[in-house]
Amino acid sequence: MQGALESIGDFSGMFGRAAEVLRRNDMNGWTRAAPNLYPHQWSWDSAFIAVGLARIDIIRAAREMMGLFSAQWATGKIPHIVFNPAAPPRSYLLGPEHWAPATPPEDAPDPPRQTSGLCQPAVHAIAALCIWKAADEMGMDVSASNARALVKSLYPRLLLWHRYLLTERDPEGSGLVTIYHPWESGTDNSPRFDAALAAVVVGELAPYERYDLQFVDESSERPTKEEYDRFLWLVELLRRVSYEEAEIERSHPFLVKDVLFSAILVAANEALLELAEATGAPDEDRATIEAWISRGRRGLRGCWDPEFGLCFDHDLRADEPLRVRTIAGFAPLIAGEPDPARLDTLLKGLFSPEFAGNAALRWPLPPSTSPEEPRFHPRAYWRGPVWPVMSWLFWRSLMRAGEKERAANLRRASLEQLAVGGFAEYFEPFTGEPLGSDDQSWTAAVALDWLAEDA
Ligand code: 2M8
Repeated sequence: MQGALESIGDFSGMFGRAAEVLRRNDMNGWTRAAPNLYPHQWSWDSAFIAVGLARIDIIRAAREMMGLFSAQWATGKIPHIVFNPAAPPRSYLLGPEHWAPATPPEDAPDPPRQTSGLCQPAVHAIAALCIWKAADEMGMDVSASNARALVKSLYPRLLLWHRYLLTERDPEGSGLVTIYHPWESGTDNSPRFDAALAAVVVGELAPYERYDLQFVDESSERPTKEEYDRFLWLVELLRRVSYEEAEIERSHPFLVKDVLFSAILVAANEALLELAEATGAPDEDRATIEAWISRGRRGLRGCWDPEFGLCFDHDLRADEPLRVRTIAGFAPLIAGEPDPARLDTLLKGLFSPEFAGNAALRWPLPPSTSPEEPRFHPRAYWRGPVWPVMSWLFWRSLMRAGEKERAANLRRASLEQLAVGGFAEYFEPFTGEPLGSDDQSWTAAVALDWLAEDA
């Protein structure tokens, strides 16, 4: 392993290999999240994919986003999966039939698209801004003006999406997004949800088969049967109430204020503000977005735990903070922490032995859960492994905080990880072993963005 690392040199060839992964996963205008394990279009995966595509083909990058947003619900919700009608049978467990609502909602996309009823973190405006900036760098080129026109047409849809999150998902006006399912967090079976999930009583479930286990080497890398039962039961409850937000608020057993989702929304609102300015949006849009940013930061401040120096999610049903040390705890760093003392605490924590500074790590990259957390598991899904897209989010946040040296080190370590392990879905933090799916699109996409920084 060490020998391989020494021969990496300047990462030559990696850009071409990453572009090739996205080309192979291209389904003619949209990108599957992974070749076998994830044969559909996933919401936040597509946003990261567009960030990478912006480095090779800005029109294709804009189309990735346009395709996803064409499945937007009338409420503004961007569904977490847009189904591929041509996906091989028995490839992904939950097909459109599992999501079909008891009563068809008035706000489903028109014309009807087959989608899930959940959503995922709102990285999309960040991706749209990356496309806009890439177009700007190309100047008066025809594809640059076409890409700008596409992003401009996307802007009102992005605004509607954020408005949905700030209203339907935050009826309290707290600045924090409520999620209805751990899948909405994107960090599926992170231990931060264990306590809230434990309180969910699973009812009668139809028998189901775990198709995902065909595509990963060990079942320990994926959620357990008990976790899956809970995941499916929560989907069933949401389907039964036809995704009616007020009814979900009233009766759903899993309601969590998610600090990571909320922080990503703040960062996305900052990107949306830049886009509003660049596209000449009305003044009142800008005032609204600025207010959303302040509200989001205020909400995160309320979740700060000074003892741990981290931000914790809040279980609305139990009315308790979920005190588990995961990367979500660094949410204020992603949202842009204005207080220098708190920023310092966050930076020290992120690079401390509890996270990326742990001496036993193969590379100094933040593991999804702190190795010092009792529920840490180095191979299990979101319970310890390193996710390159999360490293990318931290890298971007460090750059925005002016932490250039830390950002450069994180980028370098990530590229070394990918040079040795390929474009895997996630990585064992101590050995660097690639885990989950091979050729995961969003991993290749963030590699493209990192590598293009050198150009
Ligand atoms: C994982 O989630 C899906 C469910 O949405 C799954 O495990 O089947 C997560 O890592 C999620 O964040 C990601 O968007 C998705 C596709 O890469 O896979």
